[in-house]
Amino acid sequence: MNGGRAVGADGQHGLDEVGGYALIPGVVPDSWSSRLREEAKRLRSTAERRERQGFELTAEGRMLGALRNWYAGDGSEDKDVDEVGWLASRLAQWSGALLQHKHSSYLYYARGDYLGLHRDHVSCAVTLLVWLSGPAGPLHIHPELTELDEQSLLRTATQWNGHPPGGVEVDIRRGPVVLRGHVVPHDRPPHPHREELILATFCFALAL
Ligand SMILES: O=C(O)CCC(=O)C(=O)O
Ligand SMILES: [Fe+2]
Repeated sequence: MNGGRAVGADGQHGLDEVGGYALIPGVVPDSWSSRLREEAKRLRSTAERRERQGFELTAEGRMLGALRNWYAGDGSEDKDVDEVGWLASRLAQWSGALLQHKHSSYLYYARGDYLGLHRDHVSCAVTLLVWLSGPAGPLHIHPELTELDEQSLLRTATQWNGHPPGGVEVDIRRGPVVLRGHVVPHDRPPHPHREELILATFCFALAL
């Protein structure tokens, strides 16, 4: 078996249990990503500033990480049901499970914005990250931290200020990234560019 990098990078394999991520170029057709880009730009002025310092455990024992970026939920029009349904079925082939779209959002990273080490919400068994515009910089995916319980993850995140060494650096411009977001910890280091990075996120739960 190749390491997580090779499995993720060549796009030929499903979400293997080791890496927990893959690049899937073309899974969001250009015409759709253009519309997402337009919607993201339209919603930019309504985006909410998110800023949290440090790391903590919630009462339910879930780690909340440090972050700084801008967030906009779905636009007024719901995402096209057919398109999202098609995407869910494509991703189901990769993840080996039936999926149900839960929510999507747009993220905007201005200079210095970042997303500290975290796992996605429990409802996001599979997360899809779609680059829309701007210089991307690396997303760090940490398959090697998958086994850590939340307490240990909290310690690691705190020790490294949210950006631990190791893991795999992924350039989301190379194709949408599909990730077992609730399982595999990941982080984005501070955005070093003046031009904002804009991306779309889609969260899929296991279908009941
Ligand atoms: O900035 C990224 O590429 C990742 C976003 C992410 O991990 C999240 O929204 O949970
Ligand atoms: Fe995430």
